[in-house]
Amino acid sequence: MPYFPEVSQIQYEGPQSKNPLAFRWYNAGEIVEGKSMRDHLRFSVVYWHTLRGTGSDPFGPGTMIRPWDDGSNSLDNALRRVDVAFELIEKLGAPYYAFHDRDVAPEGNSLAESHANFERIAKSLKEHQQATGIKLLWGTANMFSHPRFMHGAATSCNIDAFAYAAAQVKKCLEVTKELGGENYVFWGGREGYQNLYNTDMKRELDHLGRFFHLAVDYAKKIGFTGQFLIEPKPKEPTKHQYDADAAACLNFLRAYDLLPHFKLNLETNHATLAGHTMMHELDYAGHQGALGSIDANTGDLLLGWDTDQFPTDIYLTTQCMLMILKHGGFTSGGVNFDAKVRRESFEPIDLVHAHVGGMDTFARGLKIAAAIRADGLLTNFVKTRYSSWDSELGRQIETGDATLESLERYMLAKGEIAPNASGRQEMLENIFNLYL
Ligand code: XLS
Ligand code: NI
Ligand code: NI
Repeated sequence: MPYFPEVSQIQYEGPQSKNPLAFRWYNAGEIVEGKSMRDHLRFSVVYWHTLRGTGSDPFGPGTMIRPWDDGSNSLDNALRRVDVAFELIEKLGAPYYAFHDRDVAPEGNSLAESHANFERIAKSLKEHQQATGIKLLWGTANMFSHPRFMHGAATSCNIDAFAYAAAQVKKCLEVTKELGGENYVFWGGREGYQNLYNTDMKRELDHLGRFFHLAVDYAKKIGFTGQFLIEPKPKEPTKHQYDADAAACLNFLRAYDLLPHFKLNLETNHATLAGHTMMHELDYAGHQGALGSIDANTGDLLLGWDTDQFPTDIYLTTQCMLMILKHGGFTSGGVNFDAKVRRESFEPIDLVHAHVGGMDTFARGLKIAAAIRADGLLTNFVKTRYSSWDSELGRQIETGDATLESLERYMLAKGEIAPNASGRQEMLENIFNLYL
């Protein structure tokens, strides 16, 4: 018995289609800039929101109707969810999925039991992967929900929380390797602080650096070759999270000699919370060679928290794809829908509408971005804007041959600077709109 009986394989029907259960833009095999849309976008469905989201919020309990879920913490229930997950992902035609250890398998009464539950479910996940060809984009350990992690995991004041988290990451790395996971993500849910009166920030950061080294060492030991990713987020649940944004993460990685082992998993709503655009985060990570993957969602600019909505804004996805293409596209990463349906969208079919819309919005963004790049108006403008640097003086400064003395000599001779090109922001914003 299918769990989504009213849904068959979602098909591409083209921009004229009014069928809400069809793609208008996502045409997996269509070639854009020499690569199929499937390979550009590498869509991924998340287990946590999509299979485990209840719709609860701080003011009330869950609202979701999930006929397959008996609400229990049993292995049978968890095994059934695997069937549901793969039916949905397959019908969407998404090539990837991602999970936390505790989304897929129930927490046991002991660490040993939790390990065993996870291994049992991993066996089923592997069978489903083999049967469908769906692959694991990334695994991660949930080290923020259980009360034992109230002060954090790697940055906890309680050394046993560090040890517990280490054990969890060890197991999760083994399972991610077993399932062929292409990346392994760390999102530091509670790796931060609420108040500096009670916090030894230096010691916490040292512990976090040590923790990541332990993971890198163990991955090497077991032959896990997936890419490690850190997912920046500035706050929520803590007041301040150490992995605040792309720049803070890269500084941390550099300081702790971890840069060669990590890239970033950037999330749109987290960028917003950090006071940045997603474009900013993507460009920053990209030019540092650290653009790994994205958690594709969007926030509500009128609300100050991580609402994790599905992306439907073509401006946003075009901006994302412009930056992703600029930096060479994904290698191990993908477009991972870390997004949840609204509390009022409580029926299973809402999950399908949400993903179809997200996939289509990104596909459309990809096509628009490719058209913008093909015309080259924006890149040519930027190139011309900086053309004063394409000079002998520019070469001297950029290669370190210039000194304060040589620049003083140059400027004394020249006297004053002449204004060169206008920023033309309005014109460029209008140009961008030409392609929508
Ligand atoms: C929460 C994060 C989380 C990570 C995975 O805000 O986005 O869902 O992606 O732990
Ligand atoms: Ni995320
Ligand atoms: Ni998030």
